[in-house]
Amino acid sequence: MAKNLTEKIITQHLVEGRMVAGEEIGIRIDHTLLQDATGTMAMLEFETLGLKRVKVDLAAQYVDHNLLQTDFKNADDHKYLRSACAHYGINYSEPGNGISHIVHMERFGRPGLTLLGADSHTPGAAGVSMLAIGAGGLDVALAMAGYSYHFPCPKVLGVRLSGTLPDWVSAKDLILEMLRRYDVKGCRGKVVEYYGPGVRTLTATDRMTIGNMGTELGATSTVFPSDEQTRKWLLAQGREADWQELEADVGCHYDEHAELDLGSLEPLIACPTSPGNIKRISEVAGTKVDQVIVGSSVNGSYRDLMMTAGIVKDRHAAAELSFHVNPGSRQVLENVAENSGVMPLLLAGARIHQSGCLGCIGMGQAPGTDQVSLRTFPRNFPGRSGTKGDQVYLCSPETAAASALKGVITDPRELAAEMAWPEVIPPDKYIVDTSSLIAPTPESFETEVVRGPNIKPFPEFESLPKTLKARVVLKVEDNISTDGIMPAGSKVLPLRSNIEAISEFVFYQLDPEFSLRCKGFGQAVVIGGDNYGQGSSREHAALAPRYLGVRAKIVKSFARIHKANLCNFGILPLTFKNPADYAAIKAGDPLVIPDVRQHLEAGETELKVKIGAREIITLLEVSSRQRQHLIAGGTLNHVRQMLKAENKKPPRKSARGRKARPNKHDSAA
Ligand code: MIC
Repeated sequence: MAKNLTEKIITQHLVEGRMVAGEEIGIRIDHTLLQDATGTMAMLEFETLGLKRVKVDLAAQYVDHNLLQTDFKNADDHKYLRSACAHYGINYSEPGNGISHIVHMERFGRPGLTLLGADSHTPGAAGVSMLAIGAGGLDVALAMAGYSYHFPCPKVLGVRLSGTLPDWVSAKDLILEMLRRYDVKGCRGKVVEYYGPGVRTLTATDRMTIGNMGTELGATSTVFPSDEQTRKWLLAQGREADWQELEADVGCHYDEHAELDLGSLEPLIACPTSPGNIKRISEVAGTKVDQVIVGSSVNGSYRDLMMTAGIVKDRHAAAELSFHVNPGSRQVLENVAENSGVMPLLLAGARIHQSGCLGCIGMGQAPGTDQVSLRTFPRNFPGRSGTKGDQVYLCSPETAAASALKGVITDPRELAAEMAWPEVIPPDKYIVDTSSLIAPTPESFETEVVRGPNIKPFPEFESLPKTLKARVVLKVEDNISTDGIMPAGSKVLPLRSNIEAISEFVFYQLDPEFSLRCKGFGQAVVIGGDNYGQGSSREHAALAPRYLGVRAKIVKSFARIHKANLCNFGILPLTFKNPADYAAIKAGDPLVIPDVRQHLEAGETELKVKIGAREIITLLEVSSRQRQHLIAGGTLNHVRQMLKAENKKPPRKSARGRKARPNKHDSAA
């Protein structure tokens, strides 16, 4: 039967389940990706599994988030990660070498493979036609240990592209157009697969931009064919041998379908405070801008920096405007420098920073009070920049550069009256400098793993109680992001390996008393609206609330990664059977789920919840695997129980006669 490309890649990697949309499947993972903000905890979790070496074809760890070193914590974590990588067989990318997604695509990405990354923007690897999925750190740690990755089988939304992008309009405008159509939850449970003649006109890094920010649509992943553009990219990276052609079969079926004419696109902008709050530039043109930042995982490519340099060449950013450039990788910066892109940026007044995520997660670059910040980043959830009440707009490098020059939000097409469009032709051969990418070797396996004092042991969690008695600690609205639940930023991010310390900041911006109240309640429940937990993959948005005693979340609907993280840490992800019940619950209400453990063991999908004298019905829509994890109090508890039980059995022999446990791509987890 004719298959679309997503189905082809999934079928080739399927180890469990049926390809029925919504049913849980398990797939084999070829590459894993960790970044330091999620990776320190993921590495600690991997260590608790007791393996000598990673059991995945390629594992990589990037240091790109926690780059500020205001005290010992981040530097200690970098050292821990470097030593653990050497010891367990993982590629280590040093601080300053670049953002995980960009470096992975430059050095390792290969068409047709699966990539699981502890970062929600992992689908950026669509640029090299991988099926790349963002997940919580624990899921990635398990994949590193050779277990398969489980997730709901996605539907495939086929988007047929035609035409070519007009001058001054770029791939960012395409993904902003998708956000205008689908908003932040319209693609949940779907892989967005682009095809058609327009695809050929998009370069590998254009595709990376579209895949990266496809996450904001709520999509599980984004897929592009592997074609001449992919080959050109791999050739320019000195990796042509890694190329293979891939495309959907003629006559294949898509669950849903859309058309997009690239020629009809115009510059768009996401207004505060959601990537889905899309407007035409004309609707906000003339708004005074205080800060412009070009860069990040979505727009930190060579093309994006050279386009910016081309636009600002021989001019200067507007007076009083703070103009920043954050290169996506060291390779990008080296190539921009080699091709005369750095001087125009410097002479335009740009503050050129080291490559990394930086202001995208509030690691510096916070705007001032009431200031407007225009960024080429993927997200602008409230307070994410580090400034309360922030006014962050998201746009293309073209719009950012034009606005930096004019000091107000500007449609870049207006520049056509003053200058020619500075077309960027990517190099045939990039300068490839791998000196900051440390590959493991048999000798490095002897390295001792070094832990700094900020790295605390992983907390022990109890299994699910017989009956859950708790109180509603907080009620929140629709579209609460994980930034709202577990803020990032320069103060909080260094605490990612210390759950006790980071738990003080749960819901900090919305409700500074949250953690204190939880402690008083003992067991707590959070009530939420639609698309609860959208945004990042950070498992700390589940792990830290669990540490504070949150045992259930009852919401109208969940975002995929957060729901999986809740199961991983033993928090019941419940939804209202009747969404109208949301209105009848308030913070402080006492709440009981009688015989909850027994109901879970019996496989029930409806749970009665008593709130005072009233009773409502909630739904528990999880797989039987997740059910077991919830009963155990979390995935690690479950896996440890399984490993213990296995240890008691006489050793099984593998085909090669070795004791075979855990099996590569085993599904115990
Ligand atoms: C983000 O963009 O929100 C982050 C910071 O990269 C997160 C990961 C994290 O919280 O560490 C993500 O996208 O998953």
